[in-house]
Amino acid sequence: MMICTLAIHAEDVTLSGGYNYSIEGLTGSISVKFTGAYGEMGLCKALPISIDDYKGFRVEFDEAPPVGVQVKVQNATDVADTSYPGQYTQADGTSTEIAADFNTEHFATDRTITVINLQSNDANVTVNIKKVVLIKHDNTEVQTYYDTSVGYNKQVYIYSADVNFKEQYAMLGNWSNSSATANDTYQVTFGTAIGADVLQWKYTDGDNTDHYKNIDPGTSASITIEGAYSGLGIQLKASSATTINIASIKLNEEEEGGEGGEGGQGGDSGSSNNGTVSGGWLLAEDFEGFAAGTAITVYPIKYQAKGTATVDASPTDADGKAAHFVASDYNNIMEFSITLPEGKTLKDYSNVAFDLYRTATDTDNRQMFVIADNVTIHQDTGYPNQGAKETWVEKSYALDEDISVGQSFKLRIGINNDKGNYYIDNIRFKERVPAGTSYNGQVVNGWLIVEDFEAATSVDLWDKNGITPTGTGSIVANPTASTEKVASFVGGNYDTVLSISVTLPEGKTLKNYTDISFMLYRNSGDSNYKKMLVQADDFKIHEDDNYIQQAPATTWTEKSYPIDQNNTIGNTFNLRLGIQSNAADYLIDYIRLKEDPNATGISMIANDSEMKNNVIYTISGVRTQKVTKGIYIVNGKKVVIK
Ligand SMILES: [Ca+2]
Ligand SMILES: [Ca+2]
Repeated sequence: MMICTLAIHAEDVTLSGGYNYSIEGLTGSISVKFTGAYGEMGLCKALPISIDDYKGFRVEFDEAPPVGVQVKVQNATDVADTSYPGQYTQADGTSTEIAADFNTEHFATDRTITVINLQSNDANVTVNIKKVVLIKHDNTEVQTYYDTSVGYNKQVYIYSADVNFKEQYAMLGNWSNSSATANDTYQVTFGTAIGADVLQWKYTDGDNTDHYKNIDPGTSASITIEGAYSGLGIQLKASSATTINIASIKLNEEEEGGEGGEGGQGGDSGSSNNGTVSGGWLLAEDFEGFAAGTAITVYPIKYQAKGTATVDASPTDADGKAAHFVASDYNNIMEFSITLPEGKTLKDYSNVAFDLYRTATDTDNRQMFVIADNVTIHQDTGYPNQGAKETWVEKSYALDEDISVGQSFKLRIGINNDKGNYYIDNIRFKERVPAGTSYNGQVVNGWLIVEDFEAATSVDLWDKNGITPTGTGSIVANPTASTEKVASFVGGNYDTVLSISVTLPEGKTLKNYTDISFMLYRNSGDSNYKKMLVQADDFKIHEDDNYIQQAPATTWTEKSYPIDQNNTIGNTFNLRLGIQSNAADYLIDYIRLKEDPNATGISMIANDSEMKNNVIYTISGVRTQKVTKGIYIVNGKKVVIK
C-alpha cells in the first residue's frame, strides 16, 4: 500500500523529526530526490556508533541506484578536515544494495563514526531506500532509520502507510523554512478515514503560537496551513495510542510526481490555473489546488468568527472545487490569502470579480461585502438580490485607482446573511490597461467579451419607436480607472438606449450564449427608478416589469440577464441596451455573453477512476457503470473518455 507521500522541498526546508510517533512504523520505502549535485541525506538515526560495536552497513534500494550515488562514512576528525576524507562506497549501477565493512585502517585512530550519509554526485537523481542496516561483528543486523534532518540538495518523500502514535499526542514533524512566504501552504491529508480516536490537530507557527482544529471523527480530512512560518510542527491528538494513515504531507505544490514510481494519490486535487492571465484578467484563486475539505478562514465583519468555510466539490462539477460557506450567524464571510504577481499591488487592477453560486437555502436580499485587508472595496447599499439561486453568477466590483493595498493581502468576500449557504470560485483581478487595449472577442472564464469600448471612439443610439434617438451617446473615461474607456448616455426620452453592433465568433449565434452581462455606473444626476431594456435586434432579452433602482449611484454594478434560447438571432446583430429614462446620466462598460457549456462543453476526463459515483449513460442513452474510450453523458454532461 503505497499511498503515502511526504514531500519536503529540501532547498529551503528541513524535516527534523517529531516526538511520540514512531518512524519505525513507516513500513514502506523512503524516496529521496537529490535536487542538486552532491546532495546528501542522513542514513542513520543511531549515530554516533563505534566500529568496536559494528563492522559494516548495508543499504537496500527498490531499484539499483545509478553510479554516482554513494554512501559516505566519516568520523569527527574527517568532518573537521575541509578536504572531507572518509570512506566512500559507490553504487555499481546494477546492484540494489550498497554495502561495505567499515574501513578499519581509516577509522583506526578515531573509531567513532559520526556520519553515514547517502550522497549523489549528480543533480536530479531519485532513489528509493527500502532499508538501512548496521551489521554487528557477530553478523547480526540492526535496522536503523533515516535521519532526514541531515544533508542538503534533496527532497524527501516517504512512501508508507501508517504512523504509530506511542502516546496521545504525536508530532508529525517539524519544518523550518527560511524563505517562507505568506502564501506558503502546508497540507496534510489522510489516506483513509481517520478513526474517532484522532480528535484534533494542532500546529505551532513560527511565533510559537499554537493553533487548534477539531477533526470530524471517522472522516477523511486534510489540514491546510497558510502563512510565512519559519518554523512549523503539526501535532495530532488522539484519545489513546493508535495508528493513523498519512496520505501526504506537502509544502506547497509537489514539484513532480511519479519519479519514485509509487506516488499514488489519496484524495488528491486537480490542477489549478492560478496565476494565469486571460483577456486581461488575472486568475488569483480557482481552489483546484486544494483537497476537498480544506478549511477556509472565516472572517468576522464584527464580533467573533462563526460559520463553516471549506473547499468543496463544485455544486455543478464534481471534478471541480470551490469555496463553500455555510453561515450560522450574521457578520461572517470567507477570507482568502491573495498574492499578486511580483511588483504588483491592487492599484494595478481595475476590478475584482468572482463567481457566486447560491444554494436553494441561501436567503435573498442580503448585503455583499468585498474587503481587502481593512479596505472596503464594496458593500451593497440597500439589500439587493445577489443573483439567481442554484446557478453561477458573476460578481464584479471596481477598484479605485488610488486603492492602497499591497502585493499580498487577505481578501474577504461574502454575503452578510445568517442563513447564508453559497459557493465562491475563480477570484480574479482585471489588469488596468493602457488606453486603446481592447479585449473584444476574447473569452474569459466562459464569457465572451463583446464590447469593452477601449478601442471605440463613438457609440450609437437607438430609439424603440423608430424615430431619431433623443440624447447623447459618447465614449468617456472610466470614473474609477481614468485610462480606460466606457460608453456614456445622457438625456433621453424614455425610449432611447445605446446600440452596439455585435459580430459573434464564426459559426456562433445568440443561442450559443446563455446570459448577457455588463457593468453599469449611474452618475449622481441619473434619474432613479427606471426600466432596463436589453434586446438583440428586435428580440427582447430583458425589460424590467417594474420601475426599480438599477444600481446605487457612483459605483459600478454588474447587471446580468439570462437569454431565452427560443430566439433566431444570428451571427451579427445590434445590441440595444440601456435604462429607459428621460433624464439619464449613466455609463455602460464591459458587455459580455456567457458561453453555453452544453453547447461547447465537452470536457476531458483522464481516466475511468474519475467516473466513480457519477450517473453515466452511453451516447445512445443506456445507463452504464463501466466506461471505455468514447463519449458518455455523465451527470447530464457530455464527456470524452480518453
Ligand atoms: Ca474552481
Ligand atoms: Ca472599458
